[in-house]
Amino acid sequence: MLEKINNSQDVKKLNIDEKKQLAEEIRKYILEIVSENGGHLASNLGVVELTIALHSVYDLPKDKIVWDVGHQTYVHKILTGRKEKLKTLRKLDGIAGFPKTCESEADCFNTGHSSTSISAALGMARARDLEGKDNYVLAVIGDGALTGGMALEALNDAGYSQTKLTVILNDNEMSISKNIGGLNLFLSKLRTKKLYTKSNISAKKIISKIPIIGRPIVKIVQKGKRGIKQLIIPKMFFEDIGFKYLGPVDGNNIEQLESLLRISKQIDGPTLIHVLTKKGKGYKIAEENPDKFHATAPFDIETGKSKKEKKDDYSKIFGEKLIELANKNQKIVAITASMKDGTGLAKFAKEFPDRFFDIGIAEQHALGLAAGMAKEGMIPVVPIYSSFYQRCYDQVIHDIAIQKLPVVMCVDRAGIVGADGETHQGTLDMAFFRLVPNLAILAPKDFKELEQMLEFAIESNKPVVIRYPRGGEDGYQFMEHKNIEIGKAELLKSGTDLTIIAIGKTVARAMKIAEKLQEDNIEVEVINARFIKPLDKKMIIESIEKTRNVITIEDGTIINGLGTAIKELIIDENLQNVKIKSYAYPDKFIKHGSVEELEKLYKLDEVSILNEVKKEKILCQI
Ligand SMILES: Cc1ncc(C[n+]2csc(CCOP(=O)(O)OP(=O)(O)O)c2C)c(N)n1
Repeated sequence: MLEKINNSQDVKKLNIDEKKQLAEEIRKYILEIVSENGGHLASNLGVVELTIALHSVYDLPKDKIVWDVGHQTYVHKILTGRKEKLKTLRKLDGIAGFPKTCESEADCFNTGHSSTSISAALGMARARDLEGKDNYVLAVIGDGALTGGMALEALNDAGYSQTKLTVILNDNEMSISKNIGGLNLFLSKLRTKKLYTKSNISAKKIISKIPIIGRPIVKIVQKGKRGIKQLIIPKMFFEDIGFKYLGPVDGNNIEQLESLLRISKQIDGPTLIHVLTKKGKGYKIAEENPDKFHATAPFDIETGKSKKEKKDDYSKIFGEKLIELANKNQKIVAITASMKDGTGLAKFAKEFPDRFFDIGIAEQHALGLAAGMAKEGMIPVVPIYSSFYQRCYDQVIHDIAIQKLPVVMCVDRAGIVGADGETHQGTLDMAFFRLVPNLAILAPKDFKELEQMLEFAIESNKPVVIRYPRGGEDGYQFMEHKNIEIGKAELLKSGTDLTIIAIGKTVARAMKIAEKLQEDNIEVEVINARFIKPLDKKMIIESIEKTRNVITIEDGTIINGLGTAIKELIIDENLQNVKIKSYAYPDKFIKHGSVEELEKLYKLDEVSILNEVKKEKILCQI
């Protein structure tokens, strides 16, 4: 069946049995690709029938489907002309793991971060109405993503405005791990309601009750007519804020789904269809471990075992050190925005259940909550991925920095994360945190230094940001680990010809480059900046005055990072005859590919820097 299918038109021609067979073939195909390339498996296996039903009922690209997070769009990509290309999933220059408007007209909106879909869909629906068009607009959002503030803000607006819009709530009871929170409790009550089936009410039956075709069904419902009442449960949250609630429906049953989608087409105003799906459906190992197979490295299909060698990573080191510190200091609490496993907090959650808070996909709230706890004497530690810290920038400024509250903000997945691409790369955090007064911003050169920095941050009684990369160390054995002091850099190697100033994971690279240059008798001084703010001006000025040649290396954007800080220092201190070159990522959103490939592409790898330094010898004069 899959061989015959290239786009939604082909899907529309299939009968129900053929669609069921297609669903099975798509599952197998996705399983094969993800087991080779890595990617988001469980969520995609869960939405196969839902995606087939959506493509059967709606006409893309005229109708618009905004996928929340967008990690569950592999099936959609298969059904919109990208079946073959999906084999290049997440590879450099290959198909992205998230919707991309540049890939297909059927991707109407780029996503990657959670909870954005209802806002974007409502925007598209309002634009449609203003332009007098008649297309359908849908948002497909998971029960996890629904916990995000932006989604709730959009529901509030959509319900009140009565704009015609369909929200598909894809409820699999899971965020990455088990979904939590009051909304989840509310959904669990709805889940136990009698499932919608085609036989308990048919679309035909409802539509036949509409006196004039097109008259809002809602009016009939309000008059208490039979039939649709079974579908719409009155006096409940979604209804109360202005949505028509349809469901719950078995989200792995194409027939029932199509029937309900067709009904929703007839309803004016905003509709929410509650769809129950099973994460990992059809692949037993993922059904039993949906959290592990939410996003996975390449794995063996038979056993489910990862093909990636298991090594320590920064998140794990962070989690273990935090447990050690929390045993000594009762004031330490940990907060996660639905990323317990990814941020290394799973063990902490078990050891200190009273001091661990998973607050849902709600980064803004995570930081607001941390501020409140810090104000009352706790020491909150909040690990959030770099790109998701973008979500709570004002909370950093308004709730934490202005009041100088001692919150430890751990920026995990800082720098290039690789295959997840532009929405997930963590290249902007140094730049945006550096603007904020009262913050100390640090990055460790290795695991040991992360432990030292965490200890420093917890004792500092100030707002502190510590950024560290995805994965492990960069293969350089540092012999020394001086104590961390506020605003003090670490001199790792003395030299007279060139100063290399690096921070975080790039310090290892700086040392390797320095050792190679030594072979050509170029004496390099290497400074591990440790702090991007406050900067160790004294050590840096002394070194620059000695060598007059500087390169800076960092795994962040070229704008407002370490390189900028050093250039500002040179100008402010009026240091003369200094040549400087900064190695950082360009002022661009960095696409997907492996970390190594992207470093090479942007000439930030050891070989590229070394060649350039050797070749040019003369560095740019500022
Ligand atoms: C702002 C933001 N925070 C965190 C994440 C990481 N993340 C990706 S998917 C996901 C869980 C989403 O759960 P749900 O919406 O229920 O979708 P499911 O995968 O269960 O289908 C999380 C936390 C993100 N993408 N965006």
